[in-house]
Amino acid sequence: MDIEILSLFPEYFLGPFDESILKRAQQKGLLNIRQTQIRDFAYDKHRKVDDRPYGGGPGMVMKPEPVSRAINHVRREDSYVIHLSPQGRVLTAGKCRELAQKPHLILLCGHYEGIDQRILAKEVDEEISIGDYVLTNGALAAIVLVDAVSRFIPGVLGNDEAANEETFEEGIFDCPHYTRPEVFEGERVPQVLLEGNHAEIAAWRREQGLAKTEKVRPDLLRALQSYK
Ligand code: 4GY
Repeated sequence: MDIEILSLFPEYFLGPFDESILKRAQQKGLLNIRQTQIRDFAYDKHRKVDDRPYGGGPGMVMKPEPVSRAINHVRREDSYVIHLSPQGRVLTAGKCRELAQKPHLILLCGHYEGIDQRILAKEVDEEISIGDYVLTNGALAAIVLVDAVSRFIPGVLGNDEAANEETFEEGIFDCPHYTRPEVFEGERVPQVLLEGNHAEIAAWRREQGLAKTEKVRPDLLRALQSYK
């Protein structure tokens, strides 16, 4: 999968994509992430990318021309263009799985107050939010999306990692995890995990995940019921 990130701060992304699983995915050629600096497509003397909002108000708006040129510079026939914004539909595991099928994602990261609406209307296929809060810029959201989508690209996770895919795969939380020592500061590992009865362990884990979901995210269970 090819991912093209359009932003005003390409350096922002240097750390997260160059460690661990995403680094390995790129080395294996499963994932190809590239950065485009939107400012490179501002052709006026001062390379201006923002301007004051029509109608007044605080802050600046990203001008349409540089953003449009940047998108069209990287756009292919098979591109899917996403704008990261709190005004989008909230990202889910299902959406991540869907996006992992796309050959080419263009991730548009806004800054300041946002991007001129005419770009969003004309050039963007989908607006996606990573949650109901406002970040200082869209770059952080793009990092989250790339990471979460990558896990669904075949081969990105090793077998051991893929086995630990439980949360949200079945619409409920993952179970709690324990490793050695058996007793830590007086707290024992649950007995069932030590006994080696695999059916019982599976049942216990499911029950734990379900109980936690019921407690902190009952909305997930309701969604699951209406879905089934
Ligand atoms: N939440 N999910 C989010 C965000 C802030 C564009 C500058 C979010 O995805 N993006 O909070 N983005 C950006 C939006 C203008 C601020």
